[in-house]
Formats: sequence, structure tokens, C-alpha cells
Amino acid sequence: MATTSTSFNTETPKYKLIFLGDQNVGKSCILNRFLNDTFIEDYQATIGLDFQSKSVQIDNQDINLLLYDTAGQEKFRSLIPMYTRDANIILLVYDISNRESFTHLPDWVKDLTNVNLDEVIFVIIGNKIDLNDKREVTLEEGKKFAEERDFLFQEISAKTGDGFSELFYTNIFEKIRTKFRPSGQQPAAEVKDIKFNIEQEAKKTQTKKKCC
Ligand SMILES: Nc1nc2c(ncn2[C@@H]2O[C@H](COP(=O)(O)OP(=O)(O)OP(=O)(O)O)[C@@H](O)[C@H]2O)c(=O)[nH]1
Ligand SMILES: [Mg+2]
Repeated sequence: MATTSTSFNTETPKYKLIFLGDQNVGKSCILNRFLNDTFIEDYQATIGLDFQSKSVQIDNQDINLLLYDTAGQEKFRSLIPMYTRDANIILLVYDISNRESFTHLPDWVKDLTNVNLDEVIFVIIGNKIDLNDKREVTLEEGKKFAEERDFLFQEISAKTGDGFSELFYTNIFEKIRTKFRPSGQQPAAEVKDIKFNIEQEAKKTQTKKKCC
């Protein structure tokens, strides 16, 4: 189990994000694209759970994202409730070129019996849109699934980085701002205008790691 962590100022708000979804849908690659702006071509199944963290700014305030990457393999499924119990944001991933990974989504949602869906931000992610010619799930189907449950939705490609800006800034950080409103601050409008520069963010994180 690879584990990296950074020590944080304890007053900085923390949000726990958990990536769920079938084996091979690209959960680890999504995290890797978000944290390092790179893509891993070879499949290496996650064993149990991986944890990483990242600091970002919302409304000029630092927040810490605690990122949990779970294993999609069936044999690890029984561990999931342990990780989702105190999650703030649940990201449920399917592969747009693999219909089964989409039809399994209701089962993933059903398994979240210990989660109060009103208190978490739930995001449905259709990954691998670079494989559009092999698409087995339409954009509309993905959207409909999410809308019916009042979940956020975004199609992305961990391979190309398409949709990442919308996923994190337009959807997740904006929702954190309105739903959790760190420290009750007044909303400061500019989240959508922040240019999503993964490289810059990664450098910032690395610098912080070195100094703390
Ligand atoms: N074409 C394409 N391939 C992708 C994309 N994202 C991931 N992959 C590939 O899909 C395979 C699985 O990716 P992972 O990120 O390891 O999948 P996972 O969901 O973490 O799998 P588990 O850890 O077993 O649950 C790898 O071979 C990746 O290279 C994508 O956006 N496009
Ligand atoms: Mg993985």
C-alpha cells in the first residue's frame, strides 16, 4: 500500500475525497493526472487503498484534500464502508468504453449504507473519453444517472487531461464553496476564473512538502 502524506496546519479545513468504481476504470490514473499531470499507460491494480494529499485554495483560503484511492477488485469490496464512513466527497468512476462499469453504478451507490447522501458531495465521473470511438455509454446516459440522484457529473480523460478543469474547479471546488463554505467565509466569486494549471499546483505541493 503506497502511502504519502504531508503534515498540515491543523486549522486548515480538510476534506476527505474517496474514489470508487469498478476495477480498471482509471481511478488511480485520475488521481495521478490531478496530482502529477502525468499518465500511466500500464495497469497496476490498487491493492486495498492508497492515500495522498494536496493543498488547494478556495476563496483565498488553503484547504487540504485528503485523497483516498480504493481498489476496484471485488475481493477488496468489503473494506469500502470503512473508508466511506466519514467521507466528504465521493467520486464514483465508470469507463465510458465499458458498459458494465456503468451498469454497476447503482450497486456502488447501494453499498454506501453508512453514508448520508445529503451531507456528502457525490460526483459521477465518466472516464476515458479519448476512447470515444469505443464508447458504450452515451454522455446523456451518464448525465441522466447523475441528475436523477442530484449528483454532480463530468466526463474526463485521465490520459489527455480533458475535463479536469471542469471536474475540479467548476464542479467540485465550487460545490465545496457553496455546500461547506470553509470557515463561513463570504463567497468570493473567483473560483471559476482560476486557471487550472496542474503543473503549477503540483510544483506548489512539492515545495510545501519540502519545507514542512
Ligand atoms: N485510454 C485511456 N486509458 C486509461 C484512462 N485512464 C486510465 N486508463 C488505463 O486504464 C487502466 C486502468 O487504470 P487504473 O487507473 O489503474 O484503474 P483503477 O480504476 O485504479 O483500477 P483498480 O486499482 O484495479 O481499481 C490502465 O491501463 C490505464 O492506463 C483514460 O483516460 N484513457
Ligand atoms: Mg487503482
